[in-house]
Amino acid sequence: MTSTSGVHSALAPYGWDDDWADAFTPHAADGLLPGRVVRVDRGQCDVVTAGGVVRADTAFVTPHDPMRVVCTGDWVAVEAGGNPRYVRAYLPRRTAFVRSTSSKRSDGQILAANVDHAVVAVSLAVELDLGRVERFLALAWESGAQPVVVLTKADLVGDPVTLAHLVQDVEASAPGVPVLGVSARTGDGLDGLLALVGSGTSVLLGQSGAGKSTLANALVGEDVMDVRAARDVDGKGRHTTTTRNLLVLPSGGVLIDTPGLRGVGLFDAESGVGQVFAEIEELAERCRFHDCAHESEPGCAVRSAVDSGELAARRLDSYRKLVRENQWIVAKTDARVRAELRREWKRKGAEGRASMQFKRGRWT
Ligand SMILES: Nc1nc2c(ncn2[C@@H]2O[C@H](COP(=O)(O)OP(=O)(O)O)[C@@H](O)[C@H]2O)c(=O)[nH]1
Ligand SMILES: [Mg+2]
Ligand SMILES: [Zn+2]
Repeated sequence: MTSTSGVHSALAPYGWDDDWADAFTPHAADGLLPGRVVRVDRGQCDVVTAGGVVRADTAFVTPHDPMRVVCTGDWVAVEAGGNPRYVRAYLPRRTAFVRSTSSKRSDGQILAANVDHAVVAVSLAVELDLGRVERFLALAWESGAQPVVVLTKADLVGDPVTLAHLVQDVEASAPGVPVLGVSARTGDGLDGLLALVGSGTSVLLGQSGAGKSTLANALVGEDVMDVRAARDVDGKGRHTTTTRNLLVLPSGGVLIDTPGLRGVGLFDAESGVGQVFAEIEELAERCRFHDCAHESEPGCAVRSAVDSGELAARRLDSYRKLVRENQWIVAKTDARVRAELRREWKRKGAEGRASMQFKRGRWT
């Protein structure tokens, strides 16, 4: 077995620290190995351990709850051997980036775990959609990570003055969030981004085609991620050969690339929405009514800020839209979770104690 200091020196570049080691203590006593998930696909995952990357089966830690599925960035306890070898547990997450899987279902999908910086990539090759940036930022804040916006493909913007204006527009929609213009093609702005992602774990988020993989390659300094051809931007029918979604950067820090997302639905992101629209929530404290909807109530500080031009009407519309979307998803989730719990209890009652004990005996 690898010594504690061996584990530390091998896994520290991946973010292993004393707190993770403490959390891992009971698993070490069980003879399990610590490791970080660098890739997940179809019931299997690749885990980097002190002895190298091992492939492990996630069946044991894949309950029906999609929020508890192992994902890239998780720290796990993996069996020392066996065929297949199993991931036996994952350590409690510090942060998790979750979106709702689709508008029809109310499941959350975990895209990355234990992330310190959520880097939202927004392409300057297409018209800026501030509403979409705000939606990504709501989820980014909600994850517990510090959001950063990277405006990619800055080389496609003709002049520096226009670029500066675009950066300002985004800054006005992203209180508390650094905004950087970057070109992976020319290298402009990369130093600023490297400084931000140089410690801790960063996840690259954004629509497919935003330039995330190109950016990852530029940060790593070699072609480790698949970049799709410009004509195939929606990626239909394309096989991705990426071997890892989690990489150690040569200058320090860990980077997680996510698959291209068509869009992200909010998932229980009330406080995230509040942080994206911090100035609106601040104004709302001065509304006459505590539960002011900022529609037609008298003494509404938010509406009067719109009237005076202090607050852009677009910001208020976007805020309303995301608050409504979030309330809807939360209501739907609660109903579903309640129904599921009822079914679960019925099933457990029917199966009886013996079979539950069999399951426990087998797995623990
Ligand atoms: N002009 C320009 N094109 C870029 C830049 N970064 C990426 N691209 C192009 O944008 C397309 C999508 O890039 P990709 O990294 O696959 O995006 P992803 O889907 O977000 O991972 C590719 O055709 C890239 O060549 C850049 O800095 N400048
Ligand atoms: Mg990509
Ligand atoms: Zn109001």
